Amino acid sequence: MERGSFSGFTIIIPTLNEANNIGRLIAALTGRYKGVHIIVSDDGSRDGTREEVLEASGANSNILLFDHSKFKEHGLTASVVDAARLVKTEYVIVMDGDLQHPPEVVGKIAAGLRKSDLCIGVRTQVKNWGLHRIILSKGISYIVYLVFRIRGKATCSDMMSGFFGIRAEILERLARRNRKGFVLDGYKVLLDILRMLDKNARIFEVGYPTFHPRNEGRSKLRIKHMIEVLVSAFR
Ligand SMILES: Nc1nc2c(ncn2[C@@H]2O[C@H](COP(=O)(O)OP(=O)(O)OP(=O)(O)O)[C@@H](O)[C@H]2O)c(=O)[nH]1
Ligand SMILES: [Mg+2]
Repeated sequence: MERGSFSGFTIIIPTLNEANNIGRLIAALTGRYKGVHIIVSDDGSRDGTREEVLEASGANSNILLFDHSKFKEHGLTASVVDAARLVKTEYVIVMDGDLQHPPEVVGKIAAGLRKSDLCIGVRTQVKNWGLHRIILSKGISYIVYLVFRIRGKATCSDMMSGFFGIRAEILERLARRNRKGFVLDGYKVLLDILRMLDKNARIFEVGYPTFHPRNEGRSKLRIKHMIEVLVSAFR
């Protein structure tokens, strides 16, 4: 258990078939961060993910299953953007539901967020990825980084990160006024935020050394998503 209360934080977790991971992730987060709120934004899992979340929410009213499958637009980004409207706390943290983002790093992101507007978990070392994925991912990240720099947009050292914290008011404002600025069926919600973020926003980074391979379940990432990321850099 970390010191202090986390009642000012809501963790948004987008899920699609993470039954083998989500229960453990929720237990790790609630065990460590007293008072934290969790919204699992699910796009129609059929593997028992929802049942896992419902069981946890029955025992802890800070945990909410948000049934995003009823919405018109599906996708990781849309799930986060739509869940942002439900947040009642000052800060939001977004993380994956497959245990690739270490729960113990959440506390560091929370601490960084208390003194910034956007606090990004950046991978300082990538382990257990195939060479093909490393080259593709690093190459695309670098191109996107350069395009953002040239366009005078906000950048960070891991543009492809899906693990970050943001002041709820900023995310909620973007979600409400600028929904079309997000690639709703995309994977890279942070990239959309960096593209739209105010120039004066304070950005903080938290490095974490390992990026575990996906624990269980299947990856939904495809080459087509990578190409879409490249295109989205020019939006
Ligand atoms: N709500 C929602 N969540 C999704 C969707 N696609 C993926 N997710 C979730 O978003 C998170 C990231 O997806 P992953 O498939 O792990 O993507 P990734 O981490 O880039 O790829 P891997 O390294 O192969 O795991 C996981 O929690 C998924 O369950 C979707 O369409 N809707
Ligand atoms: Mg993953």
